[in-house]
Amino acid sequence: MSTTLPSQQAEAFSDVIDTDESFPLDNGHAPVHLIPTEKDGQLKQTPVKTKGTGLSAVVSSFKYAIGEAGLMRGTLPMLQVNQKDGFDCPGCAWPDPDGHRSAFEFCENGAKAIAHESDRRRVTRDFFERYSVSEMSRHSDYWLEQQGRLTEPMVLREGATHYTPISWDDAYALIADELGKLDSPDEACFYTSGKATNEAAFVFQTMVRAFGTNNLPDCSNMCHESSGRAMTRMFGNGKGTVLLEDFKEAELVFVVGQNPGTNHPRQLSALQQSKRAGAKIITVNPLPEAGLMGFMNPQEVGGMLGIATQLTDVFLQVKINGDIALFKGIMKQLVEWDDAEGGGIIDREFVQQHTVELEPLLESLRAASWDEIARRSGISRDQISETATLVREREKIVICWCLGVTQHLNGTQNVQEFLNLLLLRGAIGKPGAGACCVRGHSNVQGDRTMGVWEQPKREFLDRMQAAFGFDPPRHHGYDSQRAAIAMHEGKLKVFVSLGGNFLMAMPDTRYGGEGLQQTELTVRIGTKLNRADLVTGKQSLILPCLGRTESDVRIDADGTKREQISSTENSMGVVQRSTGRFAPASKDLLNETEILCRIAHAIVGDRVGIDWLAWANDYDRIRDAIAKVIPGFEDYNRKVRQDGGFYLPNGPRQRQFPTPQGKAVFTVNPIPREEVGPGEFAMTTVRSHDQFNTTIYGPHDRYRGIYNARQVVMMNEADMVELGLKPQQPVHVTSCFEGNIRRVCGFKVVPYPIPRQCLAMYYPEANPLIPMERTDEFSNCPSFKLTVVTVEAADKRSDGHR
Ligand SMILES: Nc1nc2c(c(=O)[nH]1)N[C@H]1C(S)=C(S)[C@@H](COP(=O)(O)OP(=O)(O)OC[C@H]3O[C@@H](n4cnc5c(=O)[nH]c(N)nc54)[C@H](O)[C@@H]3O)O[C@H]1N2
Ligand SMILES: Nc1nc2c(c(=O)[nH]1)N[C@H]1C(S)=C(S)[C@@H](COP(=O)(O)OP(=O)(O)OC[C@H]3O[C@@H](n4cnc5c(=O)[nH]c(N)nc54)[C@H](O)[C@@H]3O)O[C@H]1N2
Ligand SMILES: [Mo]
Repeated sequence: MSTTLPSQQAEAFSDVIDTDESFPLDNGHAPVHLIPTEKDGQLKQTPVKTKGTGLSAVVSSFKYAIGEAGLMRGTLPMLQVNQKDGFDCPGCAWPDPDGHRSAFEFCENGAKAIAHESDRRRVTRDFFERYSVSEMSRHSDYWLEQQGRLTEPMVLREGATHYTPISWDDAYALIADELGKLDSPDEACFYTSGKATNEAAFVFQTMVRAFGTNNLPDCSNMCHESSGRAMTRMFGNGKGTVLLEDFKEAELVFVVGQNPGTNHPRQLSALQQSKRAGAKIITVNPLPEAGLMGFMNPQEVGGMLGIATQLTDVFLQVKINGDIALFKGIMKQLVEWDDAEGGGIIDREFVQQHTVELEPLLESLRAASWDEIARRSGISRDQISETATLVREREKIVICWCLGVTQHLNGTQNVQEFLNLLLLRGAIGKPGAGACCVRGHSNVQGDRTMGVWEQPKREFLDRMQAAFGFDPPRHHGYDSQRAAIAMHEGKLKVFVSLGGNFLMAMPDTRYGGEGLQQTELTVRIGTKLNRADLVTGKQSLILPCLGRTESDVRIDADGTKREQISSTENSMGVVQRSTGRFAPASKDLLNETEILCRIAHAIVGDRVGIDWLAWANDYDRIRDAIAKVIPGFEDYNRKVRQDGGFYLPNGPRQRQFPTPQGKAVFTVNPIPREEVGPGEFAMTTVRSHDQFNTTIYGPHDRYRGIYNARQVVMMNEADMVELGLKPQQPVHVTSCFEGNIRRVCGFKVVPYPIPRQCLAMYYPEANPLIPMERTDEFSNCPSFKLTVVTVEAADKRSDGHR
């Protein structure tokens, strides 16, 4: 693997990418800017918070709702969130309690997501007449989304400077026409973001396979792909094994590579329950994240008044990508004790009955070097032993994890190392124990269950064939990273996105933009404008859809009103209905499920035995089809109407491991030997408190004490001194991978409690630095959490360019 060159050498390369130039791209329309020309506000830094949530979060949610949407549209929807007859929160995938639900079953995160959807502002045809694509692109993504909800289908014709209105039928015909011109169905690609409901996802993948390709990349490819790989390999099933109730019984909970205070606030209530029942909580993170350190539950009086529960008992401040070394250390300690004491620490009975391949793991642990473990993890031998003591004294162990571990070159192996620990202790398939893979988007897990996957299993395709009588393509398709490369190589002509923002979510923004511009047609189904609508193929369609909070009512021939329901699956395998309650943002919007059925009607028609228009008119028919194809969904229409939904079967939870060996499989995972040389840094990317992925709600990161700016580099104070950098000094950040230099400018450095030689920057602003080719060998997930970079003061640049 290649490493960086010192940044001075960067000048020797002609293709240095500089965000000073704002990456103008041109494909015959007019130049579009990949990086907005707008600048950040006045950066302000306050001390990092030691506790999160509480009244300030509730106030903050309501402030946001009022500001964004006006009180009525803002607060009423919030009271419907996650209620049994309301809609599934469009925020994250954390589950809802089974029994009693508080009237406020939402969090700041969900409140913002809902307010964002309930926005009163509208992007109408006048807006598109006023702003050319080129003009829009000078503004930030924040500005684009602030313009409000999309209201009618729009088209950007070849060579045109402005989007113009198009009817729905003409839009479908345009898609069918472009797809009809392809030499092979594999020249088209169909991306899914994890918000799509089960019904939409099922229609999408059925349409795509009936059309003839498995090119179904999704946001999961950049998110938890590594988790799915690891769990499938070791447990035979790619989903987490714990349920919410397990948190009440757990004795020890690890939270690894996760910032729940911002990204999964309701998880903090579960952790608080564990804590109150006597559990210890161990946090593994290079950053001391506020919500995890202390938590004020906004749903309780004490929390409202600002009384915090201390959540984290042990904070292990690992170096970026130090997790394998750390977990190896914990297991090595356990094995040393087990060897010395003649057993008793490894759960031999469980291991014997339910697992294979223990010996190679034990060998590798015995052989591992303590020195290397401490050096690579950044955690002392003493702290590792203390942690191992907590582990040996407890049997009910839950390990929660998110992107801090999955988005690494060794992301799959990171997860495998946790699973090894759970297996050694028999902490799987019993109450209060197991693997808690904390998913991101609210239905990202459901979309996979519905078959949105570029590598479908044979059995799944066989069932599709049996249900619909067409022969689905058998060769695998492109995942997100391979799709971006294929686009850049000119192999993809049509790119359709079901939601999301492929351009800004992927690594190497310039490369991604160049790829998109090579296509003939890009189509995006979405609720608000984003940059992916500006950096497009020769032609582009924006198809605006209803949000999940909005009602989808049909009026039958006899005048009766019929409410369509949809459904989603949360992070813990519970499938629930979701019913929109609020008036649509525009009369011309359609539900994305209906849009997809109508596209399918235009491109596939009656070539397969599906009446797409009947599906469009009644989602019960789609669910009947799902029931035929997907195990666990039998009798879907009845079960989805039960309050609280239904659980999907999960073998490993019952200690049934459907691997080829029929047992759980231990793995050996080497400590990554990535060298960060002198003067170089390991840079990770994180979300601020005011964003949902590529959607920026505001310029602040309250818990981290960073205000008014996102073009920020968080750096250890000692490193700043060494580089002679002052707080807020402007810097350039440069990465070099396989000879390609990538650089971003106009960033400011801030002192932050992060380990030496580690940096944190915000996603997506840092994405231009991340190489497309650097991915996990098993999951192909981009290495968003570690890019080797150099940092230099803006005024030190050798070419005088600032
Ligand atoms: N409000 C809000 N909620 C969201 C989202 C959002 O953008 N905003 N996004 C949703 C989505 S799609 C997802 S996938 C999830 C993401 O949820 P998270 O995974 O919590 O999101 P990130 O901000 O990427 O945070 C990564 C965490 O890992 C830590 N980390 C970085 N590198 C390492 C490392 O090498 N080792 C360890 N142990 N830790 C590391 C970071 O310090 C940070 O705390 O949240 C979902 N929920
Ligand atoms: N550097 C770096 N890059 C990352 C990550 C990281 O941690 N670091 N995280 C990665 C992860 S985990 C993920 S999941 C991806 C996210 O990648 P995506 O899922 O592609 O991106 P989002 O920002 O979630 O998509 C936002 C857009 O979705 C549309 N939208 C919102 N609601 C709806 C709806 O109900 N229906 C439809 N059809 N559209 C809607 C809106 O138009 C909005 O602009 O980014 C990845 N990229
Ligand atoms: Mo995600």
